[in-house]
Amino acid sequence: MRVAVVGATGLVGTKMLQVLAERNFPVTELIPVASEKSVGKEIEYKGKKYKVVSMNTAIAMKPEIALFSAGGSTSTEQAPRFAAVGTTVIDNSSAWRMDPTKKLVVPEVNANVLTKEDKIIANPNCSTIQMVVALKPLHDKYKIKRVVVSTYQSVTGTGVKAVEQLMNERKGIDGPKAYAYEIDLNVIPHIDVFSDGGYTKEEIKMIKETCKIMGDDSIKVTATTVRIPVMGGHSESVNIEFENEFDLDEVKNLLASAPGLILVDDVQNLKYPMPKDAHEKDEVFVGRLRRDDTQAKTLNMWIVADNLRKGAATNAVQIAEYLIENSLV
Ligand code: 2RA
Repeated sequence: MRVAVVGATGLVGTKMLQVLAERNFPVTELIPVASEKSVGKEIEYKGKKYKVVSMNTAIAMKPEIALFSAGGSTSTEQAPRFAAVGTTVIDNSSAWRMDPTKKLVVPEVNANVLTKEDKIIANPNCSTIQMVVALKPLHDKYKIKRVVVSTYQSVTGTGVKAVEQLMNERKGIDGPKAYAYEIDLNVIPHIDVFSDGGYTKEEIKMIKETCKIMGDDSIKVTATTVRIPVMGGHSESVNIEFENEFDLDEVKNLLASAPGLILVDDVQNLKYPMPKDAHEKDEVFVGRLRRDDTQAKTLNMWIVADNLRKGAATNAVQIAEYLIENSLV
């Protein structure tokens, strides 16, 4: 496969290259692409150096697959140009996610919706991906009525500038700011821009994307998304109300055997998921499972995943793997 990575010099793009290499993705030719100012720069893939090329050069090479992580406006403009030369684009921006003509895919949940005709496939938002991996086996068994989620999101979700801001603040030095406030020793209840009704776009993504991926608009989701001074991954406190009664041990068994999930739930021995442990892992970790005693048929759960991996790069590469395994590309 000729594989283009668009946005190859960013945090997610770099992680895409790392994940492609680790998983031995069948790359016959790697085409790293970035904005004009990065053209000519070198990136490394499997110990070899590659020169970053422009969008036009990459399109002329007609790659079979392009993994995009270059922001919404670049995707809106450039993804259709790749698709027009026969490339299948897997796009990590929010540009196509809610477009009814595009599939929004988490392989463990809904890879079966993919067809050969899908030339632009959307990779969901990081905080949505890890939540739906954990919700899917429970929805199949007990049918989810309502989800109340609060997130604790890593600065890596914002990008390189935010990581620098946190590190500079920690060292007491001045520098560029990714956030309106200090992030070190702080918590900012604001991710992405504010929208209607006082919700942020990140919260709206979690609400809408969950229904689209799960293929069920009856699931009610409400969200509060929060940035915290952490690097390893996003964490989520999730309260789930089911249509049907559940057994807590059965829930644990379902989660422990579901694809892409690891159950870490042994509070006697202080075992629960944390971003420190999820960092650089491809799986989603769940724990702190307990009944919500204030309401019938309701469960509390804690979900953690590396947002740059399962929340972005790994999910995109898994989609590409599925396309190849099923001869859809
Ligand atoms: C965040 N949702 O953590 C993001 C990145 N995709 O801000």
